[in-house]
Amino acid sequence: MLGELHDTITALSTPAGESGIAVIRITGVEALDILSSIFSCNDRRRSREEWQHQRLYHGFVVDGSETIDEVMCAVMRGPDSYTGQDTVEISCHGNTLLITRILNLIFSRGARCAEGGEFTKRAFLNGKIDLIQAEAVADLIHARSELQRKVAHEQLAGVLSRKINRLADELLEMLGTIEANIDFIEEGIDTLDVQASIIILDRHLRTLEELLKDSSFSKPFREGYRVAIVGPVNAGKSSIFNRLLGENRSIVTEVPGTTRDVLREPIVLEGLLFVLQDTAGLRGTKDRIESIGVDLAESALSGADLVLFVVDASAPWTSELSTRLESLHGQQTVVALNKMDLPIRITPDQVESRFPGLSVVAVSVRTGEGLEELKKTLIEFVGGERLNWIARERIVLNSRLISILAKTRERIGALRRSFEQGAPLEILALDAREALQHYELATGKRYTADLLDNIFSRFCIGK
Ligand SMILES: Nc1nc2c(ncn2[C@@H]2O[C@H](COP(=O)(O)OP(=O)(O)OP(=O)(O)O)[C@@H](O)[C@H]2O)c(=O)[nH]1
Ligand SMILES: [Mg+2]
Repeated sequence: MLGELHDTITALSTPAGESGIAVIRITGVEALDILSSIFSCNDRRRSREEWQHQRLYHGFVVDGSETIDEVMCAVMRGPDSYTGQDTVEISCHGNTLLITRILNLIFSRGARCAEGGEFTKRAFLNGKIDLIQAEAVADLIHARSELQRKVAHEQLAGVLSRKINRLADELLEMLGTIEANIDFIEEGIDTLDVQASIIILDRHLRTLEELLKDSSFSKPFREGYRVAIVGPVNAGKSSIFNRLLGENRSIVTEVPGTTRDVLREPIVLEGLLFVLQDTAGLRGTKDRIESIGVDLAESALSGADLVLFVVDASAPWTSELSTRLESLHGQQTVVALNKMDLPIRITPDQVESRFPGLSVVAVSVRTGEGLEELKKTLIEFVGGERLNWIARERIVLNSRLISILAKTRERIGALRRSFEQGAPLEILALDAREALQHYELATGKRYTADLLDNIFSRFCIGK
């Protein structure tokens, strides 16, 4: 795999299309030679040796005697660069034809097109960052909320890596002691303190537990909490959807059955990403199109992380409402009692007493009453305690780490049991080695080609 590091690769690192500036990146052993062959300033070419580290050069990209574009060019010499290899970033004008022309010129000088994530993959293979940090690069690029950005930033800075590396180092030391005892057993040297080892392992288990306890939070944190806005027709679902979005995205009319499709829009509240879904009013209907809409609403509802059930407070309570709310048992549900500006026939107290434990917020889209409280309730519901923890620790595991660290926890548990049961040193060594391997899989000290492909395929070209 390291063989692939010998290629010089290039790609456009900014989005394609028209822009003020576009950045083309080149990295690899021939990056500086290629630059020398295509860059000219005042009719002077620089040799490979002349390019200075962390310098910005102004000049022209030239193809033989033809000048192609006026550019700025940043030079980072390896190993002190993003990829660990000589790297060049050419800032040219942002035009597709021009970019293609320059890229073709670079190809003709021996570079090949970089694959998605290949620059970051090189950074990993050259030991500039570990796998956890490489994943954070993708997270940072894809971050859609402020909290996602902060978490990705801390992860890139190595907060999580350091935590896991500390555990791995400690375990490595323990393994060393166990192995030393195996070697010197005949001489009667016994430096292995079983009780102290168990205390250390308990600390590992606590740390892993803490990291894993919010696993269920991981997916919605990354992808956004799916909030299904459901309820009877005409309750004001689309009105609430629009109000939370801050734009008139969904059609609102007094005609019951206005919404048929599921409309999905992301919003960010207090740095948290939500995906709001406006749905068709739940009712039995003979209208074929509306009935498809109701089916879609049902599936949005069952796949939601949180149900926002909208009820018209000015309409009488129905047995259907009771049945519906009962059927939501087990799903996180907030009831928005809407149209509080009208003479009301249902009070929040009535709903709460019928359904103890249910969160009810009185709102009126017309007057704006209760909408801030509704937002707070949404945040509280999905985040609550966990948000405080994230704000403090800035760690949210991804699914790969959840699965590896869960296995690590099992292995550490097994090692602890072996200590407790007074297992022979060979068994202790075996258990410790296995646990250590899992820590190393987490940070990427140990990896497979498949794993890397899987991770870096999530990246865009040019990163
Ligand atoms: N007085 C009052 N009217 C409201 C309020 N919210 C919505 N409405 C009105 O109620 C009617 C229905 O609103 P929608 O938002 O379309 O209701 P919906 O639940 O999406 O309806 P369907 O899509 O048909 O299921 C419209 O005429 C709105 O103007 C409110 O807080 N107060
Ligand atoms: Mg609607």
